[in-house]
Amino acid sequence: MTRVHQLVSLFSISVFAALTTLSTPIVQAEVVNVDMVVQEVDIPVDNEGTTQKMWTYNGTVPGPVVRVKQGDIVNFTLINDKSNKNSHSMDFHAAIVDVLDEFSEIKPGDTKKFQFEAKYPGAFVYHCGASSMAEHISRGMYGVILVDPREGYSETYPRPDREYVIVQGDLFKAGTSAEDRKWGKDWQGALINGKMFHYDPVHDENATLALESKPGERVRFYYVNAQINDPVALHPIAGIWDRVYDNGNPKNISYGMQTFNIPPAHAITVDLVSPGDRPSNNAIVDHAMKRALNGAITVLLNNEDADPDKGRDGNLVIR
Ligand SMILES: [Cu+2]
Repeated sequence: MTRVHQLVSLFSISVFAALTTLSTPIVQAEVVNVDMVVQEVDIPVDNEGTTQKMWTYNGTVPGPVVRVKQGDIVNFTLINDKSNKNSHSMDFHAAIVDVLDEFSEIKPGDTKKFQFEAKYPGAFVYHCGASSMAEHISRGMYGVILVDPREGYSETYPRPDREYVIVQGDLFKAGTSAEDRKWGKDWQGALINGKMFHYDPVHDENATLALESKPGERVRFYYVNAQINDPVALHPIAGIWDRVYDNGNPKNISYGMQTFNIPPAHAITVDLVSPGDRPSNNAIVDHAMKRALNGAITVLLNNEDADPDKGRDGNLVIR
């Protein structure tokens, strides 16, 4: 079973209806069922295999990528596994609802359902909002929902050759209290899709993965800042962001950017185009040294031998 299929199988996606007999094309709203189970589990947080008790959606940090189209109805079910010790919740930044209703927390053994329409296109964080949020988020309860624009691709929002999701979070020393996490005490490093230096064999001898593309390809990153206090200064070393779509919205374009700020609980979409006439490499970094040198460096290899599956066909999170 491929990674893509595993990802897809996490959801039961059903398509009910939709319009339409209108003559205008591609106006189809779907109801997308998304189920997540909160699991408090010991999982590796670095390439060496060091484990820590993390709180997760579906057992991974980050949680599963949810991808819908603008206008879709997300029919969400949250299950707080009865073996857990804490109450949990779900806060989708793509939703316009009631914080005291839809986003309220549930006890272990309970289930909660709510619906929302994905009205705005973009890359949106989701996270647990249970108290203390500092602890629930920094233990790994976050992920991304991508809302693809209703209009699809265009001249100003071209179809990418590859696309990757990167979610940057915090790692605290095992056992750090909620209060200390809030103040940033005993901060240990930055997690990239759940592990320090996840895709950086240059700085971590235990790293076995890197992101890949062919020379000249347009590589799109959905970059999420799930850190509880710190911004991300996102820079592609040896490159320039061809385009930055703030919040991932195709209408919010900046061109030729070197470093783009991502505040906590925000996400952006960035395109990188490597030279087409030679192999090259980029290091995608949070240019703040505290975080870069403690985990937040991702290597992108651009060469003709690039793995054809990476960043293609929904294979967005490399593990
Ligand atoms: Cu939680």
